[in-house]
Amino acid sequence: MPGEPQDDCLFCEIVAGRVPATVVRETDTTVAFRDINPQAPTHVLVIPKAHYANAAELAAGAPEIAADVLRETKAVADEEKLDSYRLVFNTGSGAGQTVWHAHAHVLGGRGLQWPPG
Ligand code: IU
Repeated sequence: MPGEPQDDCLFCEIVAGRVPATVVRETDTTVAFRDINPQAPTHVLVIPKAHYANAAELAAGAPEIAADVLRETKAVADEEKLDSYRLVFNTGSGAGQTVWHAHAHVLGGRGLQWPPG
């Protein structure tokens, strides 16, 4: 059921506090924590507390929470004092998605090339 916690979802476990994470921000609807395999000096993931498999499902199923996620990416960038940063929502395995709970990567603190790999 979209929005309900999934037993086998790592990010739902982080939301529940059963798996540790370095949390940098939390709101009623979102959690932001440091990626365990950082690809830049700042690499924070912003996730909805509710389970949606990817950004597209989140936007369709809970657009108000999708907006909360976006607002939180800006709050993270401000806290990390990032002038420039990149938001990434890998969507689908072909794009590199490996965790099936919607998340925004906030990447910054170094120059970022375009196009991405
Ligand atoms: P992706 O867009 O689905 O590939 O991003 C998943 C991210 O989750 C990836 O950058 C991992 O390093 C990160 N991650 C994490 O922070 N903690 C974990 O326990 C696991 C993955 I598994």
